[in-house]
Amino acid sequence: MAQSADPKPWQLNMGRGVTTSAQHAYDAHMLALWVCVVIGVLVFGAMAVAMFRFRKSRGVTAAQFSHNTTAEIIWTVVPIVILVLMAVPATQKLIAMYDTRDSEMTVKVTGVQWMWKYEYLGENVVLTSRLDRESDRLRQSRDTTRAELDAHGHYLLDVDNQLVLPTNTKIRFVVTADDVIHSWWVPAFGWKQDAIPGLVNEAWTEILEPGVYRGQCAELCGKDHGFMPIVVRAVPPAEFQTWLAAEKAKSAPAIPAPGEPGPADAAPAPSPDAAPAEAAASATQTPSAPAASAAG
Ligand SMILES: [Cu+2]
Repeated sequence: MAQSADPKPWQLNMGRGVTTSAQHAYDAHMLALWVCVVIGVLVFGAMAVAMFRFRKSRGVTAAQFSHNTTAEIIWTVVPIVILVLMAVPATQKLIAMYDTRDSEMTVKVTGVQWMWKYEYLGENVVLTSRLDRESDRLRQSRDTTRAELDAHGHYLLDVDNQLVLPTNTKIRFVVTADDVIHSWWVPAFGWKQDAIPGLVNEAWTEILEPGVYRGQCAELCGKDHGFMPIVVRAVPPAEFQTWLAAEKAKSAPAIPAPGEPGPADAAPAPSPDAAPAEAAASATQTPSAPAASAAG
């Protein structure tokens, strides 16, 4: 899919982004830029005229006046007016950025040393997203060559499970962390949000274009801070619903259809009133997931 939001070589301006917030930021930036350009042209133009037209070699003598009240009022009032004109739209955009009302779905993002956990709240879909195995292999091998890194395409910016999100949907994020402070940052979305243990931060996004958008943890969170990238795949809403239904089916408990015999070796789940010894025994049989630190 398109990498429409990735920076390009020799790109000079900031990216336009792919969300409403990112485009608001871009608009505010462009307004400020053009105001600066006009002021720059006027100021440096006036300096150039003064230096060349009124130079000493033409026999011009310098004016000796100081403290012109009219001039001082003008150069105080004009910048105030300009700043207010810039602050009004900037404030409106900032307020909109933090307004998570009327969101259509919520994703809980949890930063974990060193991966991300995503929960689609109310949908019973949870996924963990960590650095892809190939990047992990390349980064740990002493024999990795430049060609191998180039061949990867998105070295250190790829994950095993992408966060899939619908386009044209107001998505609310609640962001927290399990251990230390992380920060969830996808530049094309135009914001980053700290993930702080014991605290729930909010953010929202509305992705306007389908595509794959990459980001990274943006808060130094330990030795593998550089190895917990973020990959968001934005798809049209209908495609998202199909994906979500498939994920739900995956995470649903496998109940054999009526009349169909269950697997012969399937042990019954321990009932809540099972003897503690029995529960403990069945717990030890469950293969425990490899610790996060083992990946690093
Ligand atoms: Cu982190």
